[in-house]
Amino acid sequence: EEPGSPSPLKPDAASIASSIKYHAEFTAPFSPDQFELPKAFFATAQSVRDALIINWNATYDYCEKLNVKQAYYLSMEFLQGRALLNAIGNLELTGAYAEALSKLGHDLENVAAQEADAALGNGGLGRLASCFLDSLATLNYPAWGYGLRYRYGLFKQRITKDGQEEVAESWLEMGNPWEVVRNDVSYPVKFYGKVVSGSDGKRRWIGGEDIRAAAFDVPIPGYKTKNTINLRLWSTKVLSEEFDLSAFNAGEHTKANEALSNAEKICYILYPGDESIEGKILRLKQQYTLCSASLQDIIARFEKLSGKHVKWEDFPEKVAVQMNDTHPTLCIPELMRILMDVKGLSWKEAWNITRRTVAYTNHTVLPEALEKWSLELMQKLLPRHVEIIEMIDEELVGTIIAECGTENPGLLEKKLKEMRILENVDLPPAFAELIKPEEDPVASSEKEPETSKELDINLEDEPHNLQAQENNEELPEPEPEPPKMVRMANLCVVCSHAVNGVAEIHSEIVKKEVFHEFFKLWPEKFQNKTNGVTPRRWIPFCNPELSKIITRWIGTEDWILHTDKLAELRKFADNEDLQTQWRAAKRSNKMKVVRFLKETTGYVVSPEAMFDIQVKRIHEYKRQLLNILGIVYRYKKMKAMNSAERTAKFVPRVCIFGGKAFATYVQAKRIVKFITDVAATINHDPEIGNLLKVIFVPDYNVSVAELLIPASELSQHISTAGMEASGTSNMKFAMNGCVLIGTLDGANVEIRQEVGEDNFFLFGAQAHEIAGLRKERAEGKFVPDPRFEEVKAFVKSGVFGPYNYDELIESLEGNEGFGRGDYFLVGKDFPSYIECQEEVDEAYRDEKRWTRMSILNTAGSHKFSSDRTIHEYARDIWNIAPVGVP
Ligand code: DL6
Repeated sequence: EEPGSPSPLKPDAASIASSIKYHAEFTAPFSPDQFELPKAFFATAQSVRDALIINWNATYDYCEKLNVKQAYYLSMEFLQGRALLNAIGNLELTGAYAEALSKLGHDLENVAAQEADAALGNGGLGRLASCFLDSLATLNYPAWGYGLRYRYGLFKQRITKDGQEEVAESWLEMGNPWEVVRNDVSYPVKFYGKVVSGSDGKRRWIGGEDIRAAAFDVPIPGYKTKNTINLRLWSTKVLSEEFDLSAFNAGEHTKANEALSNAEKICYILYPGDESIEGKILRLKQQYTLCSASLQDIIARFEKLSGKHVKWEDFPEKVAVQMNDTHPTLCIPELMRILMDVKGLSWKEAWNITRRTVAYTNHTVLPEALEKWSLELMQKLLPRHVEIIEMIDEELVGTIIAECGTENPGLLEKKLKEMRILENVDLPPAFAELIKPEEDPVASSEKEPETSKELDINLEDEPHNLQAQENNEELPEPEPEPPKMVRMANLCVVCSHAVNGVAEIHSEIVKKEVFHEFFKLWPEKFQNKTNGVTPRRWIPFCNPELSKIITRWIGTEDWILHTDKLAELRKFADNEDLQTQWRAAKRSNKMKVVRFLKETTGYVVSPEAMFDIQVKRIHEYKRQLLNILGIVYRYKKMKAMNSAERTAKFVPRVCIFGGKAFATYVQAKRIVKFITDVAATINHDPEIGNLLKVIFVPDYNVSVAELLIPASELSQHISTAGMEASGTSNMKFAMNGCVLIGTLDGANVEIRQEVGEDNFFLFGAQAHEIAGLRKERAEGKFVPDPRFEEVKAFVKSGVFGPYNYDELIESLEGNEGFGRGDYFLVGKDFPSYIECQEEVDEAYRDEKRWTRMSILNTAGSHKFSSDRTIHEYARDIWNIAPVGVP
């Protein structure tokens, strides 16, 4: 069945109202004598869930009946946001629910606002996973999402006088009406222990710590389709016999519960701090829990559907596993382990199956974000997996040597260094002989290598050391051995049949830089899959006013599924009626934000001003610092003018920031503090008034994005070129008729192509220039623009309060060194940025031109639907076909 055929049986408002009343009475966990908003939300959600469960079960049964190939999306993050409006929107029941609630004395919008954001993610990668689930369901693809059910979502951000403060976000406190606990679905997950050889010669992993991963299922409805897929989230626990009753009775209460508390803490929070060894262990346990439980579940389904004769070689014909970045990499050795140690397959068979099953998406080129794990730690926690990884590494070494030959040892060494999965680990003995470095005959006759290695003494220093010992001096500390590490990205590339980047420019960088040697070896593996976002949540559900206008002018609401139809708006871009309606919708969305800002920050802003927004994780490469320094420059110029000059020169702006800094990322937190200090100074300056306001919106999340994006007029995507893999908020802004200012980075490149160069404000250095510019800077050849120097001096002068910003400003100075040397090239791009901002002002003054640009952004955004992206994954990587549930 085609996606988009409406479901014939739809409940009316009266039956919905009685379902809500039923749930208010029987299932909502609240006192019987009230029907306040929290209870109204819960009962409403329960009634929607009933509808979803019918479709969900039908989808499950249908896919099992057909026994089709399914895609399994494994991700440590799902940034779902709120579910109520999305679910009733997808079921096309928004009107009926609004009416039902109003009969019961409530307003749908207020009821929906009761829901806590499900923030089981950090940023782009997690939100992408959620958009993908929506598209998979909408397009009738047979698929599952697998993740972890963290008890605390991404922290709640408070802005205090000291900057960002993190507070635990207990999103489950009021209960989660969407999830269904499956008491019959849980799997054992093991840590530690040891590996032994059985009498059959097979390796067995025994002993250790046993926990259980229990399934909590969340229905994901598609839009205008019966298909409703499953997001299965694992929660960790232990079997009841692990509770030490005698210890408890002896008064050792904590000890009695130790096993349970150790198991439960695995799912406490996303990305626990990993500075400590305990933190590292916890993170690795999380990753393994996700991989092990999900694979056991997938394999159990495969076996069940295979019947009596399980043909393991058919596993990749039924299962496609997508690893969302490297966090689920342990899928690889876990699948190998289960196939070999539990199902009795040979290494070769297990390897073939694994390689045909798994695929990897890379989401970052930042070297510090490419995950590495200590080999020692992994060996302790997952000894059998390390054996398997070592074997894969050994086979890889063989392949590299076979490809490269041994004639050029320097080249071979370079390749091995770059490509091996194990870092700082000696070559396997079989190969060490083959590529021994040529020995210097003189030195070799003088050295006694074995002894020197054992004593860890450099022979050249020996006379001095002996002397030092005689003189009772302290011996120099021996150089520490570099740590042995497992490079997860390399493991992914070696074992996956497909590796993809998330925007064209990023995929090129992946091929030419990050994994260049692998690309030369296996060019056929590498692909691009430009990201997308679900148009449902990001246009009609968050911006109904604009959507009505789009539908009116295109003549159908089919564009919600077939976004290419948005391109039809192009022909009306100059139409005065459309322009007037377009501006009215924007204005009304801006008014909502005016109210929201007043409530959340106390600041009153003018809806007449341009709404200029940068919302994303706070990171130096995303360059919120460039934005705020641009604002400081503008403020300084304003202060040097009289009122008439100021008003003539500058367009009034409300500059809005939002985003969270990772709790231990000091520089990012300084940036937050700086923005709030600049805001406090400017917003209280009576000379400036409504000409410039700066607001830091606290606790930016999916729901806040749904409010801000429809109201935006200019949005900033200004990363150092080559550093943002794609970006996805840029797509959401463009869809909502916002004009972008940005660098040629990530998906900006493609957005600019689609919306037209005239409708995108471009500035800054390009990706291919960055290395050269950094080198130039390191050589002391960079000449800073006087306007940049002026701004830095202004900040240092203390205009923005007593906080010491020296370290922040110093990061932009000097030539190189840790935290210095302007690694992100803020100073280099500053002049072109502020000049570009002047062009923005000029364009905004011309209302018709600006509205045209805005319309053309929406019209040109059609490529960035996650429906397009998912079709591409389904066709090029997963090889799955839609199955519409009849
Ligand atoms: O692909 C989704 C998203 C991209 O749009 C962003 O550009 C990128 O920064 C983000 N990456 C992460 C980092 N994850 N890791 N590792 O969230 O992915």
